Amino acid sequence: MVKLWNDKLGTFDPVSSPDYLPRAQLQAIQIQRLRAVVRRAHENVEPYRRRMDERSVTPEDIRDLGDIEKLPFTVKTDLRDAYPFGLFAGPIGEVVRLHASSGTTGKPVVVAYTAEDIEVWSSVMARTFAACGCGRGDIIQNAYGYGLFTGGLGAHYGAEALGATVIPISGGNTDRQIMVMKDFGVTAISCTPSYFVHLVERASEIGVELKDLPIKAGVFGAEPWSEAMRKHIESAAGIKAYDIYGLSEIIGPGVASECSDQSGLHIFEDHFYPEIIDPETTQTLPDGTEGELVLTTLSKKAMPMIRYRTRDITSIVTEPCPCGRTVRKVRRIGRRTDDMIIIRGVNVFPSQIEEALLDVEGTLPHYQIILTRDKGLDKIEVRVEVTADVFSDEIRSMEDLRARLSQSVERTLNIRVDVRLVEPHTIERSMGKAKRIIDERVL
Ligand code: DLL
Repeated sequence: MVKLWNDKLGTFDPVSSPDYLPRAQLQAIQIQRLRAVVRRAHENVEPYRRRMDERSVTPEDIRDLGDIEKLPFTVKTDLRDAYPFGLFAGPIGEVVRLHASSGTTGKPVVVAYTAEDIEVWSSVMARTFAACGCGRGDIIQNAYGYGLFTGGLGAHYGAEALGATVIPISGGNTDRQIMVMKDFGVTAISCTPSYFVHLVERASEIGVELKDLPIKAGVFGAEPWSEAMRKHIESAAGIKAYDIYGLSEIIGPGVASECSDQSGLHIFEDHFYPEIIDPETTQTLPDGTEGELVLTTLSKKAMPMIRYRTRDITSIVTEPCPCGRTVRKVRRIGRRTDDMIIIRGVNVFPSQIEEALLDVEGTLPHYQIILTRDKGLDKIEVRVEVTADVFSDEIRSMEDLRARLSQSVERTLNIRVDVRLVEPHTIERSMGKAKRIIDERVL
């Protein structure tokens, strides 16, 4: 197991952590690792070799970091086409773990880890928890799902590597989660933000106020969530809510994490090399410009990913972080290139709707976007739960709230959408990633 805890300092070791390396030293590590991973992929993975040969690029052409642009991109369908083991860079005997991400259609995407990959994964997740203010002595309730999903085991190994105490409770069984949180004196929780919202709500129903418990931090990710949602969570539960990011294809959770400054997510750049591209032209964009995040794994052995197009939209933060980490940050990921809905010619992302709804008092952060098609035209209806007091109010005040919500959405999106207020608990709760869009369009 990796050792990141410094007994002398009594804390996670900020001195030897790669998060604080001088940039020149970090870049020297990156180029050395990039060359090795490209060589490994070219030698051992047929689809990579074929694509590089087609472009007449050889591993020797990669001399500095800028040369990465010579390499072809990898996309989700490349993983599907290679299902299940076609992108592995070594024999199955070297693989100690498989995970899979379900996706929405067809076969899942399978990802593999060698023992060394698991060590790297544990270390980046330990760095994640440390960045979220956790350390030895913390009791971490890990409510990410255990199983083929990378969230559960990824966070579990990271919490252990950090020297914290981990409770492998997995997702679901909310009343038991609340009992454990209270009885075990839990100080931090890891789960999806939408599940945590549900947990806080349920706790209050059964007379437990999270604000009165020792819990101080939430390590939330695996789905988009807004700044408004963060405010709601922090004030409802009396904790600091941190955003963490990752994806199965790259490693799972542990690609990037917020720190105490909560102003962007530090990418663990010694293992994952970020680029931002224009999703239309695939041109590389300068730091600070918004575009699609492309990631290259610098140390993955079982299944290297070269220039993987994540479809997640963000930008690289150019200012240095007050926390002192030198690894660069990306801004909160609010949307993906493929979750865009086009309504009457206007591009709409679910996260914009969330911001607009939570701006208005009296609503709960439970909403769903229903898409239908009427005579060839796309229609969008937003269902949002309102608090019990509002729901029992007179029709007039309900109508007033509905109008304010419509206006708020219209101000943000510049289009009119139908808003429907629904009673508390009518929108299905998820134990993992929330399902925000119900697409009923017959295509
Ligand atoms: O969701 C890994 C993970 C587990 C991350 C636990 C964080 C915490 P996948 O199931 O492969 O892996 O889904 C990856 O989820 O491409 C993003 O679109 C989205 N996503 C993950 N974290 C965030 C986040 C895990 N903090 C996909 N904000 C990614 C917005 C996120 N979107």
